[in-house]
Amino acid sequence: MLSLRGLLTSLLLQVFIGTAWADAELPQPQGPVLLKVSGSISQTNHGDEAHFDYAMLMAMGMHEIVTHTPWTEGLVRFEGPSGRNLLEAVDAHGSQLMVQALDGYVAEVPVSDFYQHDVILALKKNGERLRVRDRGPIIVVYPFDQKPELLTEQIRFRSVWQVASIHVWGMVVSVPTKNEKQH
Ligand SMILES: Nc1nc2c(c(=O)[nH]1)N[C@H]1C(S)=C(S)[C@@H](COP(=O)(O)O)O[C@H]1N2
Ligand SMILES: [Mo]
Repeated sequence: MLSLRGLLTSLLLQVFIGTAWADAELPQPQGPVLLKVSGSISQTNHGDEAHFDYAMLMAMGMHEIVTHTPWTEGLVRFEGPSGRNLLEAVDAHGSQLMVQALDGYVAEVPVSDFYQHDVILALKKNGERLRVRDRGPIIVVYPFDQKPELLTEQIRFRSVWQVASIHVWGMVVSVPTKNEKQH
């Protein structure tokens, strides 16, 4: 059984972590908006949504994945912000992401994927900015070559290209640690 003290500790910890991220203000996009993030987020710049242009996404820090994918030819170098950094920038509190594409495609991506697999939101392919005709402007890329176990149908479904928006939802359940249970 979870003790009251353990429960309070984990609640306080969540409040503390929540405020620690809250001091990074989101600027206003200056260029065309590529990505809209909505739902359970605390950092916003357009009503209750967070809108990002290309420069804002680039400014998060570029991460690289060099991999083959089931839908590209040869070894490809993808670059873009990490999924984690995006979730931190909007101060996301949720367990699920509904990722929507320009073509109407929608996929459910668990937040845990972004923490377990270094998923990136690719803006560039082999050094070139992804155009809509190349499945840009944003592609959810998993490190397939580094983790061949990701080559499943389920992960292919989550590899959304032409990403336009991400909706954060779902309960974050904090699991008590073994130490807390012993009290
Ligand atoms: N925007 C968008 N992303 C998408 C899809 C799509 O239709 N539109 N199809 C998904 C599916 S079902 C798969 S298997 C992979 C690869 O699709 P492909 O083999 O048709 O290229 O992309 C995923 N991402
Ligand atoms: Mo598919």
